[in-house]
Amino acid sequence: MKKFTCAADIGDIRKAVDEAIEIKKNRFAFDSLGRHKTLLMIFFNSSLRTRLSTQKAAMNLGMNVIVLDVNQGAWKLETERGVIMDGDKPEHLLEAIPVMGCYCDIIGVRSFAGLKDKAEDYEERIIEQFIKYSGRSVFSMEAATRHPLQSFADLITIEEFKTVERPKIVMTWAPHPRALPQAVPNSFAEWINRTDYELVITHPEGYELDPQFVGRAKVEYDREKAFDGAHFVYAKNWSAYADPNYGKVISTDRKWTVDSDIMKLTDNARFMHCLPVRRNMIVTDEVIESERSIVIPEAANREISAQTVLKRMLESL
Ligand code: AN0
Ligand code: CP
Repeated sequence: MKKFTCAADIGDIRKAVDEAIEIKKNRFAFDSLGRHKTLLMIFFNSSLRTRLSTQKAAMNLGMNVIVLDVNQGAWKLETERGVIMDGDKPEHLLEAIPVMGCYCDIIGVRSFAGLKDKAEDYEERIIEQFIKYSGRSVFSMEAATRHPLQSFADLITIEEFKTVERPKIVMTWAPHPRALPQAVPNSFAEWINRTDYELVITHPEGYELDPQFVGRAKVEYDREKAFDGAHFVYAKNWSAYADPNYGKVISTDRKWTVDSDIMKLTDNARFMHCLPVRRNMIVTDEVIESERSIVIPEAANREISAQTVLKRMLESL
C-alpha cells in the first residue's frame, strides 16, 4: 500500500479487520519490519490520540519516528501556488514537501478542512500535494474530508462489541459551539457503507452530508425513529456541508445532546465517539460514563488501525 487516504485504499474491508485483530493479539510480532525505516508525522492541527497511537504503532513495528508540528517551530508554510510571498510565510509547501521526503520513508499528514472554500477542501489539495511531491508513501491522519484511521479503528471496535451479525448503527449529529469538519462523519459513513450493517444518519435539517459519503445509508430526520432499536450510537458534531452555509454552525440545539432518555430507545446500544468530546454538549456525563460507553476501547484501537496501515506500507516499500 503506497497511500491511505480513504476506505478504498485498504481494499477488502473484512480482510483488513481480520488482519487488525491478528495484530492486536501480538502487536510485537513484526517488530523488525520497520528496522532502519523512518516515519515522519506532520501536524498542521492539534492531536492527542492520533499523535500517540500512530507513534506507538510505529514503535511496535521497530520504526524510528519524527514528529513535526508545522505551526510550532517550523517555518510558516504558503500553500497556494502563484502567490507573491511578501507576507508572513517564509517557505512554500512545494519546497517543504520534497525536503521532508528526503528524511523519511513514510509520511503521515494531519491537515483539517479550512471550512471556507468547499472546492479546495473537497479536492484534498494539501494531502494530494504530499502524495504527488514527496516521493514517499503517504497516509492521512485526518485530512480535509476523511479520517480513515479513525473509521478503521471504529470498525474494529464494532467487530469486538457487536452481539448480532448485522448491527443497526445510528450516526447522530450533536451540538458543538465551534465549526468542525465533516471528515469524521464522512469517513465513518464511507467505511460502514462497505459492510452489510444497517446505517442510519440523523441530524437537524441543513446538516446533510455530501451524498457521495451518505451512499446507501438512510437519512432519518426523526431522531427518535433513528435511535429506535440501535445497537451502536455514534455521536459527532459537524458543520454544514450544503451551500450557502458550508463550514458554518447553523444550530447548537441541546435537544440533540445524547442523553439517557434517547439511549433508552435503543437496544441497549453501545455509545461511541472519536474524542475529543465536549461533555454535556455532545453527550451527557451519565451516558459517556455508563458501562455502555466504549469510547476508551475505541481510542485504544487507534494503535491497531495505525499499525495495520503502517505494516502494509512497510511491506510495500
Ligand atoms: C476534530 C474534528 O471534528 O474533525 C478532530 C476529531 C478527531 N475535532 C475537533 O477539532 C474538536
Ligand atoms: N480521534 C482523534 O483523531 O483524536 P486526536 O484529534 O486527539 O488525534
